[in-house]
Amino acid sequence: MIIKTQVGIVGAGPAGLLLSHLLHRRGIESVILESRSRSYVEHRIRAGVLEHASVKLLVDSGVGQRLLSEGMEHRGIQLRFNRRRHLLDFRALVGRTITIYGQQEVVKDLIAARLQEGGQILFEVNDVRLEDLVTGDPSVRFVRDGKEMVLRCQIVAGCDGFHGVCRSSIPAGAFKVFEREYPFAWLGILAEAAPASSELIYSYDERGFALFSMRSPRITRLYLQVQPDEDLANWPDDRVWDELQVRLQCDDGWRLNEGPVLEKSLTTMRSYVIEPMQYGSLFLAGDAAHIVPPTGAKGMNLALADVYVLSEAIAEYLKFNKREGLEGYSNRCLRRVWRAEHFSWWMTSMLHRFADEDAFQHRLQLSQLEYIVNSPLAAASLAENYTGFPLE
Ligand code: FAS
Ligand code: PHB
Repeated sequence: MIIKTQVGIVGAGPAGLLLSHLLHRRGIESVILESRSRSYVEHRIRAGVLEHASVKLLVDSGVGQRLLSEGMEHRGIQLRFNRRRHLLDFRALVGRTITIYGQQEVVKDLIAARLQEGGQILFEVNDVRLEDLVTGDPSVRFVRDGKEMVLRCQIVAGCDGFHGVCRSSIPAGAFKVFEREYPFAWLGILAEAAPASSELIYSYDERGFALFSMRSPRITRLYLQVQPDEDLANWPDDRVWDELQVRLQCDDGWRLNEGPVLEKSLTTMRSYVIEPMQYGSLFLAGDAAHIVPPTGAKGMNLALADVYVLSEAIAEYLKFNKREGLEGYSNRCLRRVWRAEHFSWWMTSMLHRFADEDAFQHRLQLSQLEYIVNSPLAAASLAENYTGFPLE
């Protein structure tokens, strides 16, 4: 069976869904192919922090109503080291804030908007294959309900994440990879416990990094640095809570509220960029093109920024036959990508304990942290990067 559309999008994560929504607002048709079920993608627990520009993009494009009513605007974050906590007041430093709103909520809002507008999202597809990417007449083959199908389109958007098939459809030699793996992972939990702090807390502790975050006035989100090959079986709930209490404790006696653990998972830590982010009629966006360690809370925000650029470039081409936007897509995205890659690497290097770390590196990390909490200029630089830059 053949389906025809203007833009074939592989992946119904934040990148694919927002791209389809932004294209629709420009009168351009698309079809999204997603390997998982709707329920799976709407309940997958991932990112939590939206940059100032991401909030603006979602609100301005008409999908930000719930975000505005349920999202939690934060004026800053806390850095904790030597058992002392220091507030970095982003609003005072750079006049911008962040908003806590779970990635799964963004996904739910975008799916609802697409389906309400008559958008086509084909869930539970298998065996996706891209063809004719350099002939100007691309197509995406896939299987759904046991039937072989073909999506004929003019542009293919690879929004299928780091483990998708789109990036691997680009022939070797047509791109360069830049990557770094980190010698640790994050163990994350979602707990039914009222957040015990009004700001996120990034903690540099001799036992390892810990992060206190949240999802709502009743749900706390927490992370622990663990070994890269950690086995979740080694971390029963009691051990997780005990370790979190130790790594987040302060001289003022503050303690976490504990509660039932609703979800527990491991996230590997890697930096990764493919250049260019395009090949013929294929344009990669989000995790399909780049990965950052989550310490800088950039992953989802980068995905949204990519598709903002891509939607403009596709519209210029399909409506006015202007190719400059598409030809310059990758270079325009990579400026923002590399700024986020550096910031995420810098936050990760500053806040985590490295197994081969010597006393010299430990002193450097403490000096960097002291500099940030004592210098408004250093704090402003962190605030500018963390709250993100205006979309170009
Ligand atoms: P996504 O991976 O979100 O979406 C890709 C979609 O494509 C998925 O729905 C997938 O099912 C689908 N797909 C894959 N292969 C396919 C195929 N062959 N055919 C069809 N569909 C296919 N970022 C943060 O900022 N903070 C965090 O705390 C954080 N935690 C994370 C935890 C985990 C476990 C992971 C994996 C990532 C985390 N991230 C975090 C990063 C994450 O938020 C990404 O940056 C964000 O999901 C990127 O969105 P997309 O590019 O849309 O990719
Ligand atoms: C989260 O709330 O999931 C979160 C917050 C900040 C990060 C990473 C994850 O840096």
